[in-house]
Amino acid sequence: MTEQTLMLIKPDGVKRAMIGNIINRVENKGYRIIDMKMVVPTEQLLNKHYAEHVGKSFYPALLEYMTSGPVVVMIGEGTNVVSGWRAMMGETNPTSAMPGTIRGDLGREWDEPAMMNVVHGSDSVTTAKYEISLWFD
Ligand code: IDP
Ligand code: MG
Repeated sequence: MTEQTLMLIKPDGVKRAMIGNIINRVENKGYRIIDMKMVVPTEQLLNKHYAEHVGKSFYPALLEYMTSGPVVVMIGEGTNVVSGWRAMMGETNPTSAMPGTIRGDLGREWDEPAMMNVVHGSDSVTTAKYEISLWFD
């Protein structure tokens, strides 16, 4: 099934100049980027985007990280792109994310309260629709 998913290059990926590397991976894989912009997300937007994490111990640190600079916001499109992009990202913790994945190759854990992952991807087709409408109204 042709799907769309929300792809974010988070502040650490932008600060460490990995935009090109990450976009290359998306395009080399064969997914299309059908819309793209750069924004510094507001706390209001992030409370909706990360609704499932509001109230958790790491949430304040996650907010601080995500509002620390611009993020690249993209809509990726392709057959089964939702799970395909999750596979390309690797698992949530960049220390255990497999080499070859984006999180495994381009990030690591730091002595910081939030995991400063370099990318985000929607975790289901339903979430993807919600997140795309949130970031692109
Ligand atoms: P995902 O990004 O792989 O979907 P989620 O569980 O949705 O993972 O978590 C969202 C983001 O919150 C992660 O990318 C990471 O930056 C941060 N995070 C998740 N769990 C923890 C944790 O236990 N400690 C610190 N930060 C976390
Ligand atoms: Mg998630």
